[in-house]
Amino acid sequence: MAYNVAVVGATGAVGKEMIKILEERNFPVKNLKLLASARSAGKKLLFKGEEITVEELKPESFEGIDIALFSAGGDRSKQFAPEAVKRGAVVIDNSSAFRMDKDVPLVVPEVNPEDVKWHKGIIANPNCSTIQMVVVLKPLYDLSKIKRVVVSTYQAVSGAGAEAIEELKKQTGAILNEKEPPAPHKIPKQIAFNCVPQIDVFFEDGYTKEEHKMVNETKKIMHDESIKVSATCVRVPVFIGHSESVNVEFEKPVSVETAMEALKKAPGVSVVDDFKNGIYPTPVDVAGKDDVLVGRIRKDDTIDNGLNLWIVGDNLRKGAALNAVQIAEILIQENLI
Ligand code: A2P
Ligand code: 11C
Repeated sequence: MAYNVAVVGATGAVGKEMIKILEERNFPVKNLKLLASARSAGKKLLFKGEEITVEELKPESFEGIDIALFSAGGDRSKQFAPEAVKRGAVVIDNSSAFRMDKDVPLVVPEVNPEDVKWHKGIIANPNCSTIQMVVVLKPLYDLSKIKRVVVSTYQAVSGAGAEAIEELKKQTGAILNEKEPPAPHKIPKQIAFNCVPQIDVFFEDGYTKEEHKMVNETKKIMHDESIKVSATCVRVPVFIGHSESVNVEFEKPVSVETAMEALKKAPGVSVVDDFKNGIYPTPVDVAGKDDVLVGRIRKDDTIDNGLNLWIVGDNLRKGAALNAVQIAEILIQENLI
């Protein structure tokens, strides 16, 4: 059995990765429809060696579509996901539009695959920085309930889309050529040779929307409203790969060795941790990889039952496109489509 698949936002940083992952995983595609704005209509993109012409996104685009992978921003999802569902498609939405909707499952296949079963047409793909964190937290939670998580992120510019990648390139080029860098556009401050502690908009409490997402999405995916999460999200001049310094407080003691053993067995995780030989993961190591990498696993002696971890993930793959395609694979395996 093969399926008619649409990628919405096909010309974007995540959309292009979705096309690549559908091809790499030999997803059973009957026809692939590539949708973007009117600006991109007529452009051609390659899938399995064949050119596919990008079409302008319209409600009628979803006639005959079985699975629609959305990554074109929350406004497009709000407007067009219901149109796709109305026409019989299951939507896997990478935007934040529906994530906290109680009728919409928010799924990371290694953590809560069972939630796919109760979808009503839309399944939400979590935020990239949340996904890579919960893939690592889940096997640890199975050792002991987690009371509190304090996370600081170091997020790549590709998280903010294709234009942000260009922004880092252009600002870096200008500065290296001793010219004035172009003014900030997608990232709120100069990102070349800098760090910016603002991802997305500020809320009244002084936290950013990205920080709120990490708090709320973690509770929903892990099915535990009692986990306390405190997040600080920072953009750094890296093209691909989000990094996270994560402090975890457990209810019961969890040794470094036990944590490491559990993480070595965990799906979607690779332990890269041998400090004596200078081995730990970096974003450059994870770019293009499917697994989330974890290292620098240390006991935190300042609290009872604490561990410190360093987690890196490819934000375009596991943080977005791969997770979405894995959800689609569950739909097929479980006959939910
Ligand atoms: P386009 O390239 O035609 O602007 P990114 O996250 O990398 O910025 O990508 C955003 C994706 O969302 C792109 O594929 C972009 O298409 C698409 N997009 C943006 N605005 C619209 C729109 N109004 N209708 C359809 N697709 C859109
Ligand atoms: C970033 N995490 O790195 C964001 C991108 O809610 O899906 C993803 C935003 C989202 O900028």
